[in-house]
Amino acid sequence: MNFVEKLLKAARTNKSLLCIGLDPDPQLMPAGVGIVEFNRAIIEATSDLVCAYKPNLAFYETLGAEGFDVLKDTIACIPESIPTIGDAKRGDIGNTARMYAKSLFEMFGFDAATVNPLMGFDSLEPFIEYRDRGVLILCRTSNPGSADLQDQLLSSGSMYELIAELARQWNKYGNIGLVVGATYPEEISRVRAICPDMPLLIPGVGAQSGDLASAVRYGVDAKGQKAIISSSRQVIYASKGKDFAEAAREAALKLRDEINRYLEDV
Ligand code: OMP
Repeated sequence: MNFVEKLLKAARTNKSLLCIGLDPDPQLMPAGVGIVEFNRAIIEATSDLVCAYKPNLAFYETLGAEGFDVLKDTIACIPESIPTIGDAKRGDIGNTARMYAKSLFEMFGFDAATVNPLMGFDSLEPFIEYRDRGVLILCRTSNPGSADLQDQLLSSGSMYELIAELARQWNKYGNIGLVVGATYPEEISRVRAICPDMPLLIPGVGAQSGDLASAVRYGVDAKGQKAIISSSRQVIYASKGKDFAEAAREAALKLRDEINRYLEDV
């Protein structure tokens, strides 16, 4: 089963477009709880409520050598039926990109990865060649500074629109998706118009104050699918107490149901 099939199946089974970002920050975590223990508890409490999990590699790399094992152990906690997205925003010359892709898809075994298109097609090709894996290309990111480059006007439109158009042309195996922040609803709508069938990873709801209703309305495809609405801090740090996993479940349930309510109006 390829990434898109796995995503659609998990979304259907759990009636969910919610992705939880596994970004463990010891400063925000309950005291005395190890990172694998923390992630395992969050995963066990929420795996019937999500369409994907997205660990961001920064939170593991910062642990040093131990971080590799922590990430591998975390991935091992995720049920096989739920797709995993390795968020590392990679992008480099071809032979280096091949190693990045091998690391994320073979060593860690992620179902999908986030990549940065700045260096062009040959920097993404080694990822795209893994036909059963998802390649999620940064397009209009959620941060305020994303306008510095992604909003620049070119002869054919904005740079983020060009990225979406190129992604459409590069999508020969149907395994490409785009990353568009929930903080920019109008841009989500533009990107969805350019790429009607692609999965869109939409982070930025919750801690970054993205607009959930618009993310759902503009993010889904014509069938009300293929939007991956991602939230990390809002869910995983819902409580700093012993009840952190139950609180994460409550936050995830609320978010999933809110997304589904908005979906009814699409
Ligand atoms: P919260 O703001 O805590 O929900 O975390 C957001 C997560 O999504 C972090 O891991 C970010 O690195 C990631 N992210 C963005 O916040 N904005 C983007 O435009 C793209 C990503 C991403 O690729 O996931």
